[in-house]
Amino acid sequence: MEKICVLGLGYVGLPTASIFATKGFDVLGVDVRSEIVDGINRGEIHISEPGLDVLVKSAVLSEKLTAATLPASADVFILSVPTPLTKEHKPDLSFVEAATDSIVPVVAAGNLVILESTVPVGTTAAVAKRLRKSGLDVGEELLVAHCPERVLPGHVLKELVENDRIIGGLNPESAQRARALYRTIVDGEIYLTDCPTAEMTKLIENAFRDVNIAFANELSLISDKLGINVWELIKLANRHQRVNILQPGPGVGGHCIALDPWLLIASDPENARLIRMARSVNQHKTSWVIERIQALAGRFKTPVIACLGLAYKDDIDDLRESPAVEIVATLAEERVGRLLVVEPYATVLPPPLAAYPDVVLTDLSGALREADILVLLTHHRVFADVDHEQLKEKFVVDTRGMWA
Ligand code: SAJ
Repeated sequence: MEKICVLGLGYVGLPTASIFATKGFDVLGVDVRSEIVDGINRGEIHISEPGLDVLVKSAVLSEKLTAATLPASADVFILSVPTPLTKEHKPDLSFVEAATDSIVPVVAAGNLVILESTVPVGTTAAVAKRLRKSGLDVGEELLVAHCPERVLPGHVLKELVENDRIIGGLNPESAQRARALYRTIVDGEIYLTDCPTAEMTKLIENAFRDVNIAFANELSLISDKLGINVWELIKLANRHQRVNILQPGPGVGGHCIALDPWLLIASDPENARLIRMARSVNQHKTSWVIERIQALAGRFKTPVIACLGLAYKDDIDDLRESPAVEIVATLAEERVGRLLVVEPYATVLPPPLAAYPDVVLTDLSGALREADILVLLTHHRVFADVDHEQLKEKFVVDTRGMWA
């Protein structure tokens, strides 16, 4: 059985490493954060994803998965490290570069290197060039492919197996070798192409969604002005067989859809006009929600505002790039009132909010009792059960249409 070295044990790398391990591969998971490595070697995980704890535990117990802070020789290397943005919304490829450099001393003839991180077009070619420092003939002795992850947080284990995969090869041999590997864990179709097309496919999937959410968010503003219920409006328009409008919200969060369009914009700033505008519309929606709450709070001497949900989307604990966190932080910064935060997936307030004395984490019933203004930010299932009687006498800002 081939030995696989997975670099980056985050939301995608850890499940990927564990699934390969449970299929019988010898997997070395590598992460620069030693506390995460130590935890995994004890069978403990640092992220919340349904089913992942059991999977990691069984992979570690079977001794097929071990973790370390440095890579070692293997047959296949999978790079699954973050590609964040700089403050100017430019791609920061330093993690990809560092991970590539870290395997240069250990790669050998006959190995395959797969880049799974979401990256700007041209990055896999740059990784291949960097790997030449190993002295190997890249493309001949060392095969290189890009296989972007496409899994939905909250459904990762199911989607890793069931989703179709796109594989871009530096050459056809690279793509075919990568397909043979993924075939062992993927039930979906596997499509082969070149690296730039695979890179761009991933970027446009998330940009497509961002543009469509921007359309829904724009509709929510126009509808508000015209006194129309946007949720009913979209439901009715979606009765047309060729219309499928997404849902408005408080803005777009998560570490993918709010970031990846910028990787595309960076590739061609001149032509990516609609994609950039979608980012701006979605960011504006967050500001609009803040202004709406401020205006309502202005009616009270000492307003109590309950903010329901901090996670970037329903029924997960992920707070990355969450517009809900941004909204609560801005209200706290501007001392708009007392802020009661309800987040069933958190036991403490996250760092950006913990510093404010006016912000407290509380339970749903307490918040419903005390608040003058109720703001629904994340459509966690528990919030659907709120008795509409309790909403009477309150000002309600329902950004998700859950109580519409
Ligand atoms: N959202 C709306 N309205 C909608 C749908 C979503 O406001 O109708 C918001 C959500 O509330 C959330 C954000 O958009 O704040 C993103 O959520 P999401 O569920 O659309 O996507 P992610 O970021 O959790 O995962 C996406 C997925 N991409 C696509 O569906 C095209 C996933 O398949 C990718 O693997 C993932 O990005 C990634 O890692 O790139």
